[in-house]
Amino acid sequence: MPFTVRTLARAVGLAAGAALLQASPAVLAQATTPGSVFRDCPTCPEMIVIPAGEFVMGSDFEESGHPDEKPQHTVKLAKPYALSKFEVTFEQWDACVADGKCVEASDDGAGRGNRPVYNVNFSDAKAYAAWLSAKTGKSYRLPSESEWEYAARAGTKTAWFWGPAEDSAGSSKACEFANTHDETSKDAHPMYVWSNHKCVDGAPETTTVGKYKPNPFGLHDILGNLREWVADCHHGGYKGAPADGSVWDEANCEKRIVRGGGWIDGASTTRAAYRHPEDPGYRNYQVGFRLARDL
Ligand SMILES: [Ca+2]
Ligand SMILES: [Ca+2]
Repeated sequence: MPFTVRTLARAVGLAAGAALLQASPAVLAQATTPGSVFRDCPTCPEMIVIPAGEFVMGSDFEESGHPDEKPQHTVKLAKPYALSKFEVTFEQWDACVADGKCVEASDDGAGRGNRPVYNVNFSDAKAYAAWLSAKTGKSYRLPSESEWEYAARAGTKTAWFWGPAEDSAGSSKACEFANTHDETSKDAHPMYVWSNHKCVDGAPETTTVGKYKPNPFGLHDILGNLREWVADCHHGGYKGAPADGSVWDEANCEKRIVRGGGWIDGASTTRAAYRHPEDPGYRNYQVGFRLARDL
């Protein structure tokens, strides 16, 4: 076929189209195989399929004295579900703001894009999930507290999925897997006098999502970076807690829960079992969220 101006134009157009496809994230079809990743729209969060299973929720007294992590109890999650592979980002949040369904969230001058969204309270996070559900026709929501802990543990029973707080040489693997209060943070914020992870992660505050290695379920920053809202109401312990992965709520809940610790948290508060009660209206530079989706 002779090479004409029209075929050249078509070739250029195709090349431009291909470049555009590479530049913007694609829709990825949902799969149900555990570990598979999908995305319902180009600006939607990447979701990863979490397997059904059971685990022991909470901590023993050897790990922690916090009474609200007791008693340890078995929770069975009968069906797989999906969880955001990363914390929801400013870029993803701003798509909801542009649609008029989410409040503007300040980055406090630190930058947006692929950084995790903060300055969002419990209701703000739920509004984002409602907007995403309406936009996609799928069921997005905050994870239940037990769904969150099951996913954070990812089959591990230790306080941190990466291993002990310190090895025999006195150092920690935390900085490979999580942005926490480490030596970098301690140097940058000498007023943070609580104990830090004994390693150097190079990040004194929040970082872009996905910078650290994932946990065994493929989730990034599930411990550290930002603390994450979950759907449950805070209770002082697990007596009477549901054992099926459902949300444990109250009609007039006074305290919600943020999980996983953040960049400001040291070893004792970045544990999978650690629960931090929080005012539902709290908007702050330490708290963000990730979403669950029913499959
Ligand atoms: Ca850090
Ligand atoms: Ca986090």
